[in-house]
Amino acid sequence: MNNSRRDFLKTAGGIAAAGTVLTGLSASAQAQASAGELTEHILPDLPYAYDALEPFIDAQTMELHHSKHHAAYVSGLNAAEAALAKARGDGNFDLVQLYTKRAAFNGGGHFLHSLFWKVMAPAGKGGGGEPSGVLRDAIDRDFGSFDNFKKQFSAAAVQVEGSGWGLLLHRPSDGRLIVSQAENQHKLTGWESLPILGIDVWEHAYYLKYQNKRADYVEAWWNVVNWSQVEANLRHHPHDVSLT
Ligand code: MN3
Repeated sequence: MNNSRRDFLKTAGGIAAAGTVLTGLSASAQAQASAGELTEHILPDLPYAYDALEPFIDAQTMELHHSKHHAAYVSGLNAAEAALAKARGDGNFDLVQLYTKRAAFNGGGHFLHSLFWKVMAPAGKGGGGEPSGVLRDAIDRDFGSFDNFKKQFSAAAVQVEGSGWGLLLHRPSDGRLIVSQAENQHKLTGWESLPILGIDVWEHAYYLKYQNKRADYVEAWWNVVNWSQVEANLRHHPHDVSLT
């Protein structure tokens, strides 16, 4: 690699690395363009105000969680994907493991938080109660009862080792619902299955209000679960063939 290309690549950070600002530049710019196009991931707005889930989830936690933590996963995912494009552009894959890992971690964070905000709603105004329709039928079929499901899901969420998530997955090959965990944002992921409900049990999700009492947070969280959204997630699962 010549020096000018090396210098260019060193300074061409961020999304622009493989983007349109390089149009009309030298051979190194063409190398960047040939690395492929990037998606610019965006922090989604919350579907409600920061204080909408009070008293079960406090407004300060929601604001920090959304505007700081989730935002950091979005920027981390964009940066990791840009770094991988840069690696393709200059043909240097020495750090491919690092950036692939960062893309998985931050991408998992972006995906799961985007799900998390949507599967909650203000208590009594879309949040809380019990599921109905095809979701309730599937829960009763696969867990024996809604109460059994809640107990297993709560236990799985409380018992996540370190930081992570309690999840309800849909497995399209047999149509089953499965309670699962994720450590961090992405470890323990089962291939094929996709989450239709999730609770964030990282300490940043509850520590201001609940301190170390994760079980109290999980118990309170049921009051804000948006079951109609969870049912919609099940119905709209792209591979679902058994419950549509
Ligand atoms: Mn979180």
